[in-house]
Amino acid sequence: TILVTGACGQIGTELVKALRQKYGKDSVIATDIREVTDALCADGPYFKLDVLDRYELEKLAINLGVTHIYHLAAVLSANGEKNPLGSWDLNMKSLLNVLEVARAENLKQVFWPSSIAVFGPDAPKELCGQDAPTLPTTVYGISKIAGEHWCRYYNEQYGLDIRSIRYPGLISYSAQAGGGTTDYAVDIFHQALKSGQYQCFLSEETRLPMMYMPDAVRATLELMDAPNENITIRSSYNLAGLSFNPAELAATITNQLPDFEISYQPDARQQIANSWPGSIDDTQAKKDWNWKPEYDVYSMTTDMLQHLAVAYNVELPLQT
Ligand code: VAH
Repeated sequence: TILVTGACGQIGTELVKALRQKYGKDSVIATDIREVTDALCADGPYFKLDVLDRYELEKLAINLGVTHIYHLAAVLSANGEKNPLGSWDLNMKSLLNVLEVARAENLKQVFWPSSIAVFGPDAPKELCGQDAPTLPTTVYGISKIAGEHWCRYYNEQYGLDIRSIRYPGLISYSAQAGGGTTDYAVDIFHQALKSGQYQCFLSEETRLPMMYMPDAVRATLELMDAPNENITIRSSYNLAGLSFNPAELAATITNQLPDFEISYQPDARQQIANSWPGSIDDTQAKKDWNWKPEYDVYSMTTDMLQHLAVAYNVELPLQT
């Protein structure tokens, strides 16, 4: 049985669906801090769970015969800066609770998302490598690099099969943006369809590593399915999808929505974005578990607009 924390979040919403498709609805228990939610619980077991409550987590794991935990609950970069110590507590104490329960209950596998936010201004801007310097400038990045060391520690000390991916900025149509710096690339699609314009909080040339959610979900399942002996990285794998700046994304949207207009009003999130690399080298993921992305900025934009146009009742011009 698989338990997912943060199941209502940007990754959780999609990952629960994919895990339920793969393992059966009743084998995947969705949990999140909020009360009973809409889709997730309608489609399978859902429990309200505060991941900071180690006792509740352990009780749930024992009572439901949990063998795998996907620990997705966390505060993202921009929101994290508004409450540094609270974000540190949530991101770190929850991970340690999960690692301790996994060790005590001898769970088969744990997945935990890290982020390209572990890199700082001194890391290479292009093709930032697996072993590039990790001097993060945000609380979120600090909590992610610290978490990576704890994951490696629980693997080395207790043999826990924990696996992790340094996700780029993730883009999906199902969950609204959740306080991340890369979430302009989610908002822009909603605004383009709702009002035909978007005021971007990053400057037009801010190039960041991104990934479309279907690629991110597939990468997660492929990593977790890889033979244990192939896994050479027990901190967290660099993973690359596609890189673009707001101007390139806006141009791709304008191809399909000719009247779309973007303006730029950089805010505090610009400093966070400036500290991150523009593209990632994921050679090790390709080598260890044969990773390859499938979406580029055009196919991602087409898919996003097609899914969201329905929600906003917008007629898209036919793609030539
Ligand atoms: C954020 N979406 O913006 C997350 C992600 C690389 C960015 O970690 O905080």
